[in-house]
Amino acid sequence: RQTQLQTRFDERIDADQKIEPQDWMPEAYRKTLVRQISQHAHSEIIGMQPEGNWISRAPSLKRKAILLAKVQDEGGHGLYLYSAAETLGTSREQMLDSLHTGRAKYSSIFNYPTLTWADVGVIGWLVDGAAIMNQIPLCRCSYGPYARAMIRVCKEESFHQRQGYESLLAQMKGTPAQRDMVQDAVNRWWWPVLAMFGPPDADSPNSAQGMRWGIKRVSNDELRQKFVDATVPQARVLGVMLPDPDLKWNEERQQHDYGAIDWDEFWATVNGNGPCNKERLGTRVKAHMEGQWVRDAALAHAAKQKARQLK
Ligand code: FAQ
Repeated sequence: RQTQLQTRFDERIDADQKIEPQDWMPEAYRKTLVRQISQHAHSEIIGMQPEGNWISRAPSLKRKAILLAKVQDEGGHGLYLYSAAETLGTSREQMLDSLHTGRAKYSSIFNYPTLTWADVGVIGWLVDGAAIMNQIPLCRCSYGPYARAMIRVCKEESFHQRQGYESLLAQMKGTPAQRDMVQDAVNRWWWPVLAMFGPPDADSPNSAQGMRWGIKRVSNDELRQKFVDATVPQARVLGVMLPDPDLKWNEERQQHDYGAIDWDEFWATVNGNGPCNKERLGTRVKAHMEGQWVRDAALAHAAKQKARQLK
């Protein structure tokens, strides 16, 4: 019976059909999805912090309203993603516990500081830009709940990307000091953003199986290349330099060549030793502890309601 179930699963994957929560699936497929979806959810929730730091310092009411909406969207994305992961049989408490004890990863990019207002625009332009590039193919992921969540998330991310770019365009039309501030933010974020796509294909242990299962559709290096090619003309319109002397158009490949990424810095950050890892996790754990009374009250209320219904 096990082989029959496996054959049926393989056939559905080969036919590009969706796998749904009630369907049989190999344990390793379930485990990979819980890993990826929960890490994606954690990234959204931790990702609220770098920009959240600027809500009270946004330069106008309009920019503050936009930023509040964006950060709320990120909270929403985290919640759909936790719900999608829960359909695989892992509870939210388990996932949060893994995050809070440092066992689960979240995207390396959120361990970098937001030093100026320009960083908020650059996160929208480059970080959300990279997130969309990675997430568009996930809308075709073989696991139904994840694929469907990604459709809405991508729509919202594209608004996020445009608001970031528009904010930077406004700053680039400002004073020389504002333009310098944007260039400085681009210089600091460019390389960590390129690393966001994950290790080179040759050093990516999960890629081959992820591709076979139709979870991953496009490889880390291919997505990184597409992102570089899409971003170069945007940087030109904006009037900023991308901080890479080796970045140039390759006529033969019809793609840009770019310089070497510092993978030691990437792994140090992934492994907890980036510039803000301790601060990010500390803030998250504190917020969780401070919210304990809300969870307790909600549970007590639900228990009371249930007891009343039984009477
Ligand atoms: N950071 O074998 P692979 C956002 C880990 S966007 C930390 O290539 P895989 C929106 C990887 O987990 C950001 N760790 O792994 C937003 C694995 O370790 P593990 C979130 C990374 O899974 C914008 C190991 O390295 N997006 O939040 C990173 O095939 C603005 C080996 O790597 C997603 O999570 C990294 N950058 O490919 C919010 C998208 N890269 O787990 C706020 C969904 C790799 O075995 C503001 N995820 N690692 O212990 C994916 O597409 C994939 O999981 C990849 C990695 C592409 C990230």
